[in-house]
Amino acid sequence: WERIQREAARSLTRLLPRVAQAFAEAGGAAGEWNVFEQRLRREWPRLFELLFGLYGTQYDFFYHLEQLLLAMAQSWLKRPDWLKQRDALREADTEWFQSERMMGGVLYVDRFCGTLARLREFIPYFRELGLTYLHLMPLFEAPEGNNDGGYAVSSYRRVNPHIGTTAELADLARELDTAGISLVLDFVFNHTSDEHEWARRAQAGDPDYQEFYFLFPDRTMPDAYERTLREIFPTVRRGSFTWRPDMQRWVWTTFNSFQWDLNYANPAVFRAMAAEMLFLANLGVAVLRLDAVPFIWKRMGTNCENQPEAHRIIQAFNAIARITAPALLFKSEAIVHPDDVLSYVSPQECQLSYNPLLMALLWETLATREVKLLAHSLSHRFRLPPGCAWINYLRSHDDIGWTFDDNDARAVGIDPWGHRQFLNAFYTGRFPGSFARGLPFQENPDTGDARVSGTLASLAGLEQALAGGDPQAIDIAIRRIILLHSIVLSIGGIPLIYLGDEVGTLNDYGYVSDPAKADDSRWVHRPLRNQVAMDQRHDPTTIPGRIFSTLTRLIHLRTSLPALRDGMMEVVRSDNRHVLAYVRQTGSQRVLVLANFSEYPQSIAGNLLRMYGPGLELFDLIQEQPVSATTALTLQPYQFVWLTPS
Ligand code: OTU
Repeated sequence: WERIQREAARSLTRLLPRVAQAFAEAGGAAGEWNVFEQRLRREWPRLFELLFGLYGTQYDFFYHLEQLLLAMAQSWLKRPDWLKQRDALREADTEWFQSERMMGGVLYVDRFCGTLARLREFIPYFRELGLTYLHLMPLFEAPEGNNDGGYAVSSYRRVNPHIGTTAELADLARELDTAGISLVLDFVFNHTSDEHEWARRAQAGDPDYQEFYFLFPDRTMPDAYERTLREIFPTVRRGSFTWRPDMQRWVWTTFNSFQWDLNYANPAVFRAMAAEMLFLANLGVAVLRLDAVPFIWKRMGTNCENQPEAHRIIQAFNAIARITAPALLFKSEAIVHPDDVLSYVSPQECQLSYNPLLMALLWETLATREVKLLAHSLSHRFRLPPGCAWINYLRSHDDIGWTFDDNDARAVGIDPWGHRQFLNAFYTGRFPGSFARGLPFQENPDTGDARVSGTLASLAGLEQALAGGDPQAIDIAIRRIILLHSIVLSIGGIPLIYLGDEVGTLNDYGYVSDPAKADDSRWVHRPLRNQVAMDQRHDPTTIPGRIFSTLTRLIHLRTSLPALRDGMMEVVRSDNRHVLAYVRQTGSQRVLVLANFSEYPQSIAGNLLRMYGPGLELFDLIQEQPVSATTALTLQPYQFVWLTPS
């Protein structure tokens, strides 16, 4: 380490004057340079060590280092003033996102309202929902037809012309910021589309760009890798490689055949993507969602997921952001084993992460009506390092995979394989008595694996209840929807609503008639904006009205409860297998949450309320009524309470 740090100091001494000179020649002011230099000096030991570890053995390492620093200085020079102000604010308040006011939403611009220009008209709606964070699904140039919902990116700088322009996006970022909403965009950095300029140059035979990807002349290497690879989209294409007749090469394509994996062993790729990242940062993006993080480094003989170098690359991007766009945060999208999910979360890597474990296990609990796996898993897997937060969600644009630790399952008497089979059967409606209407996604005939598609409302039983026309079943389905939301709103972290869910949007089966979507069942839960339902949101006699009004009331209530800020959460005993119990505490405020996951009334003993409740005389913030801890408490079907001192 000492030797590396000596190298780091020596390199910086050599590089700084050259970068300073380039900065001045480009018209940079001395004051601006000082800010940059200060941050650079602070992060340099870490950044250098990471890059040296990744690329130090390459003969042209120093050249890449210099080019990277020049690009960073350039990017700082171009960073708009309002973002520099935001940088200073966020550096002074690094925990800003732990606030009880943080509330996320996610949508597809094209499916929600068509264009960026029209999206501005919905800012009042986002504010009504209480959003402070808005994730716009991939909106940059992508191939026509199937482009994996925009996750095949052809340019990281040009907005898809169907949706708008890059200038409009920058304006929108500013306008959202003024409305108190942080813009979140994807950084799809594991792969580009096969129409990206780099891929086109590779196709045209440019060796520099062929080295951006993984190209093989024959099956030798692909076969060797595939011995240990997992198939991600097995119904679309078997294996992880695609034959390109035009190039006479196999290309590494973890996802679809038109999504080419980037080769991060090549420092030019790292540098090129760092530049794209800084471009996005300067548009006004507050949070970058790092797509498919597990896959970015390949190692023969492994499953090529979650390799140590993948962490180093993200940490190096993080260090670059701290220097050149300090306000920028990273959100990890790792939908893998819970241990691996956690491995990406730290202030030096991704400050935010999706919480797929909570998501999957909430659905698991809804199906089984038993909280044991959820409570056991959360009790030792919820805590994050300080300065980090979960993004707690119920549905996203993706499928639900049954991610939980097999030993956690065994510890509570569940056979993990059989349980996953049950959950798939339950949520695709094949299990007798199931309330759910979902579709299988990527059923793998070889392994028996599958995942589930469907909207929140359809999976929670609303679609089936409406088809049956039974008002009681409809009522129960709405209760399930609200119960699930109540957990992500109270458990700690940033709640994230998939827009449409706030008005109970059902599955849309129309995707099957579009050839570009037909073989991807995830489109069933990516419906268009339902303006009719949104117009009913204030009418309590309608279903959208019932869901929306309860949800917004909870969101509003949350903003007044400091106990619900950050992520400190303790699972406690409920002595009732249908009831999840946890305590939230910040400073002197304490809230006991109890949630009944069954359609029958459940009772909680008074002594438990006395043990964990914040007093003898309690007050339920949900029903707005006193609760005495001297007697047992009965929870109605799917009822939840947030108990504070009376
Ligand atoms: C992500 O998902 C996106 O969310 C998907 O919409 C994309 O199709 C995909 O990347 C490719 O860009 O396998 O089923 O752990 O699970 O990144 C979804 C990571 C996926 C993967 C996840 C991936």
